[in-house]
Amino acid sequence: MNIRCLSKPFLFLTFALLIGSSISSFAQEASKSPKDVQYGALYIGKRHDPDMNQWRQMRFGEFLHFGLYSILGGSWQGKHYNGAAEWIKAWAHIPDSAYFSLIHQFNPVDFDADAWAAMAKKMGAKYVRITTKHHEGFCLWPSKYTDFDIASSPYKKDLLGELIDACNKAGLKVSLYYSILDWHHPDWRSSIKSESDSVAYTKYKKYVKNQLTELLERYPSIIGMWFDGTWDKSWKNDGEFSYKLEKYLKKIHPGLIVNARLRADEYGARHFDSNGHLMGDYEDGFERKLPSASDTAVLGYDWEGIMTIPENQWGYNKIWNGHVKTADEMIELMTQAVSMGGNFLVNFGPKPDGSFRMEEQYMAKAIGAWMKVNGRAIYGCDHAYGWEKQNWGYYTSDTVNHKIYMVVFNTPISGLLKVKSPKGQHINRCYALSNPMKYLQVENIGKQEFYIHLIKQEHAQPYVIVLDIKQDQKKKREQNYHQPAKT
Ligand code: JFZ
Repeated sequence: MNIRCLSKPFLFLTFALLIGSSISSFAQEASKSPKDVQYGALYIGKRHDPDMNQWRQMRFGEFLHFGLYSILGGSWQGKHYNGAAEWIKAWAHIPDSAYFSLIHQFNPVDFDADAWAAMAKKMGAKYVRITTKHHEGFCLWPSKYTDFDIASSPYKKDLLGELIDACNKAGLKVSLYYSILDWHHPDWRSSIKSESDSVAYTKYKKYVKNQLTELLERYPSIIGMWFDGTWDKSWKNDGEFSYKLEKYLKKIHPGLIVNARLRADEYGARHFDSNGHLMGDYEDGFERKLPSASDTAVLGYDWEGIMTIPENQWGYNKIWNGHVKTADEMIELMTQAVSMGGNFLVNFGPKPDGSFRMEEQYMAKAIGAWMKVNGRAIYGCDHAYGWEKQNWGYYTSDTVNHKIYMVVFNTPISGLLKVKSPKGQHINRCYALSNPMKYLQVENIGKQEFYIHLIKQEHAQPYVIVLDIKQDQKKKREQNYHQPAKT
């Protein structure tokens, strides 16, 4: 089992490099010659039911990675590892017995569900996602199907259940992370090489289905499942299973929102089936990176970006080497995501005692302070169709209230912000979100081209300029006509 586990990071790195290009080329190639796909996308186009609409409106969330790896914090036997801390078993070649014994040390005595929920809420997050079981196999809830769970640790209590309740009480939605890859389970296989592998893996898939059923039954308020660790041959080569699993989960939990990473079709195509249709409800390939601006013009599907504060640490790592993002950088990434019609999550890796490191507390507070003033440019907003991107920052649009938000990150020395508006849309009024009573001068400098005259040119933080829009009725009808088909 150890050998299987050690080969993972290398496979994983290759996979991470390949995935970006393979996903898009698959999508393009596939559309040329439609294939007969039985276990592909469950539906085509965006979901427009109330659960999915709500998910899309929330736009901003918090990711949490918490498990046995949090105890080690990136160090093993006096040596520190810079690789992602939740992968330390692999980096440090930790034998199974030593690693799995960490369960006897898992005791986050300072865990306070209400405090965790309050921190996410204060940051401005609308939903929280937590690892129920990462690649190591340890379960953060008391599971009927294994002893490698929190109930068998000194902590004993149902941390997951407490967190879900606290989040719901605070008005936050919860989505659950679950890794298919499992270093602990004796029946997990990365590939099937023999009849006995096949027998074992069949048992493992039953375990997965049982645990997912258990999670959905125990925690009926959750809105989504986020699957990971699905890149192994054993999983990819069984498109029928992941297809039926997605269907089954949605049947027992109507409205459930599932990421694309769960799925493969019967030809082994992942994320997008062999006809280029997104499987699952939203694309999740944007991990620590966002789609390029040109992609977004054609993104006919929902997507979500997830971001670490340091370069690549999800679980707790005592030492953050390399570049650590500032709150302003994070706000820019979030804005960029929303400007391209995506959701965005910031990741936190709590310490083994259940508290948060200073850097993370600061990040949550700083984003929260900004969101309190400027959140209107994020929540419920979408790509601003037809508004050509300018160098000062990003547009987002609130079509319900007919507003275009300009989130400004780079103020020109001239104090003039250039705007090119699409045909048929007129700027009625323009003002800073922080000072709505004071209208700014909008100077017409050409066909559909304007300069917005700023009053104050020095800004310590990104800020928002609001454009109140009046739209030609004729244009409006045309644009509605171009909305993606409802399925
Ligand atoms: C996975 C995990 O291996 C990692 O530990 C962390 O939990 C992260 C959120 O998810 O890592 C991935 C998964 C997919 C890609 C990259 C890293 N990808 O699609 O490029």
